Amino acid sequence: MWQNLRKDIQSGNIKALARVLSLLENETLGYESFMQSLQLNHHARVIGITGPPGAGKSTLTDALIGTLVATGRKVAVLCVDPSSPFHLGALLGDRIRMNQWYAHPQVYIRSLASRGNLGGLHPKILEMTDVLKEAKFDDIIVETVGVGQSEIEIAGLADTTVVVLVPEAGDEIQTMKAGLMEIADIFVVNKADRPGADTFINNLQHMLNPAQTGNTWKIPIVSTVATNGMGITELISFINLHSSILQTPERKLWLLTDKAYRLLQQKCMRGIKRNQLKVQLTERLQQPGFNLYQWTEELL
Ligand SMILES: Nc1nc2c(ncn2[C@@H]2O[C@H](COP(=O)(O)OP(=O)(O)OP(=O)(O)O)[C@@H](O)[C@H]2O)c(=O)[nH]1
Ligand SMILES: [Mg+2]
Repeated sequence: MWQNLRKDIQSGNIKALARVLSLLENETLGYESFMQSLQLNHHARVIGITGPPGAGKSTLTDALIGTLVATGRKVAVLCVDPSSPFHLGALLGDRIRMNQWYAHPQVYIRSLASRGNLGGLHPKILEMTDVLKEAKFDDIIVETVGVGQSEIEIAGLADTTVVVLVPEAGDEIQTMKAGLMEIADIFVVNKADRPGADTFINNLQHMLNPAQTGNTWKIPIVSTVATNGMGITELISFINLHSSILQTPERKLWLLTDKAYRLLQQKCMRGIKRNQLKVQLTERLQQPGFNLYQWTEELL
């Protein structure tokens, strides 16, 4: 089964692609050898789009797809929804917002739940982006809500990370600057049609300046109105510029190291479940002489 699926996705079969992604999502037996059999030689870039809920990430993605597809590129989108009360709404919202692309031959869109991996990306997101590369997509856009862990994880996954903010964020930028500033390769101030956009951009610029002296890449701030396409061409030029300038061997090595680290981390944690630990612990505590450090060492 896996072998046929590999050939099918390499030849651009979308049904096979969807099937493989589902098998991965469920960690179906055999997925690891499947991953090992991939060629992964197609050059694709991964663009991470993150930012607070409702900032316009999906609308922006929709606009990006339009421009990228027009230049002949194949675009895949993975929307990672946080497991939150917004969940269903967000899924339906994405359906409506990216609606026009669902049947387009150059576009593939898929929503993923983050699987209780609180605020994080889907545990198999790395494998999924590699499968999309195998399916010869040129741009892989990963949309995540920038809360909790996901924004940190996206930086290790994406070649270029775009952080989307809105003028209303106001004082919020002060509190989130640590996490988001570190991962942003490009800032987008979306909803620039809203009042206060210019002031917000100025404040953001002032905040960024001191941290950037001596850096080769000066983080650009692009102002956009995703709903009417304003600023999208400029955003794409910056994404192109970033991918051409910063795809240095060092950065590639850094990204690859980060991925290897995470795969190993997942492998080490495999089979370790909290509730199972609790059961084992309950049993062990009934015997005398418990020491947490000895016990965890024994488990390894
Ligand atoms: N005025 C204005 N509204 C916008 C703009 N971009 C998006 N919106 C609106 O903002 C709302 C949220 O847009 P989404 O694209 O769903 O935002 P999101 O960041 O993907 O939201 P989540 O995925 O739920 O976090 C929608 O009603 C959009 O129509 C913009 O540039 N200006
Ligand atoms: Mg969205």
